[in-house]
Formats: sequence, structure tokens, C-alpha cells
Amino acid sequence: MLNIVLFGPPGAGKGTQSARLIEHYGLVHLSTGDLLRSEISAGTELGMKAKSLMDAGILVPDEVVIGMIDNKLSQNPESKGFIFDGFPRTIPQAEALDKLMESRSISISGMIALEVEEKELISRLLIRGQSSGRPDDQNEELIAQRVKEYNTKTAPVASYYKGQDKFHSVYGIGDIDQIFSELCRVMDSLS
Ligand code: B4P
Repeated sequence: MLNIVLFGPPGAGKGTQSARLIEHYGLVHLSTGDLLRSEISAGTELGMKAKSLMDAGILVPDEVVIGMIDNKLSQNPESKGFIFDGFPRTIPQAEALDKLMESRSISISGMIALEVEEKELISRLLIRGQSSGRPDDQNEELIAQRVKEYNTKTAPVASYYKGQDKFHSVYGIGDIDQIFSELCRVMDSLS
């Protein structure tokens, strides 16, 4: 089983590359950002609570996203593996994920971090904001807030996986196909 944490700051290309990786490897895509946005579209209570935080560029509470991942793991017992996109984003989420995996007698094969400089992130997200209408992609201040949230709460998660000898990184600027090939090279070394 191949279970990968795809890691990186907002706009690093996690969603873009996850779509290709799941198709190539036949894995299940678990994106907490997508799961939260579908709760918002469905108008659920959880979605309404998450919306105000997401629109302000702030992480939603750990227990909310951990519960969503737990459900999705239970719904896919026959999967060949999972790509975790945008999760875990805090150390408590990383610890919870290990427990969720352990209770199913599976484990994380590795983390792959997409490395992209802040200037490029801001420009990508502003461009996406013009077409996606995503409230959190609308202005530079909001995007900078998301990057700040990443630097303080999420970046330490890399050390968590370094401590388990599961950390790998790929440079995320350049041609999307080339970045995909590099990700596949690392994925193949883990399987
Ligand atoms: P996410 O949906 O995870 O948002 P994201 O980080 O902006 O997406 P991503 O990084 O996947 O975007 P991509 O690079 O693909 O989270 C949104 C919010 O939800 C968070 O701020 C938080 O509030 C909440 N949330 C989600 N998960 C959470 C968790 N676990 N805990 C707490 N809160 C959570 O795409 C960016 C753009 O770059 C695209 O337009 C793409 O086309 C472009 N791009 C990609 N690769 C490129 C390349 N090589 N060159 C040029 N452009 C490229």
C-alpha cells in the first residue's frame, strides 16, 4: 500500500499534482481543503463554521479535519493507498493521522514536500483567484496570512516526518509535467 502525504505551502501545486498522481497510481485522493469546500457548498453546520475561518486564511480546528479524514478512510477500506493533500497541517493532526493509520494496521509510506518560494505562491494564487472566485485567493494580504499560518503551524510538520525518516522534497517551480515526473521518481522509490 502506498500512502503519501503531499506537503507544501498554499499554492505549491499539491492539488494540481494530486490529481495526476491519483490517476497514475490508482490511489484515493483525500484533500481536506476540497472536503471542507464541499461542506460549505452543501450548507452544513460544519461548513458554515469552517467558512469564516477559511475566508480569513486561518486553519480550521484540528478535530474537524481529523474527523473528516477518519470517515474517508473508513469509506475506502479496499483502497490501494491514499494521497493526503493539505493534511496533516499541524503536529496534532500528524499524530492523529499516525493513530488512525495504526488502528487500521497501515502506515504512511512517506511525505513529499513541494518547495516553492513565497513570491511565486502569491502570484499563482492571485491568478487562480481571478478565475476560481475562491474568497481566500482574492488579495495579497489574505494570501500572506495563509502563508504565515503555514510557516507557524504547518512547516513544523516536516520535522515530524524527518524524525521518522520519511521526508522527501521536490522543487515545485517549473514545468508541471517535469515536476510530476520528479514526484513519480520519489513515489516509485517508496513502493
Ligand atoms: P487548500 O484547499 O488545501 O488550499 P491550498 O493550499 O491553497 O491549495 P493547493 O496548494 O493545493 O493549491 P495548488 O497548489 O494546487 O486549503 C484551503 C483552506 O482550507 C486553508 O487555508 C484552511 O483554512 C483550510 N484547511 C484545509 N485543510 C486543512 C487542515 N488540514 N487543517 C486546517 N485547516 C485546513 O494550486 C495553486 C495554483 O497554482 C493553481 O492555480 C495551479 O494551477 C497553479 N500551479 C500549480 N502548479 C504550478 C506550476 N508548476 N507552475 C505554475 N502554476 C502552478
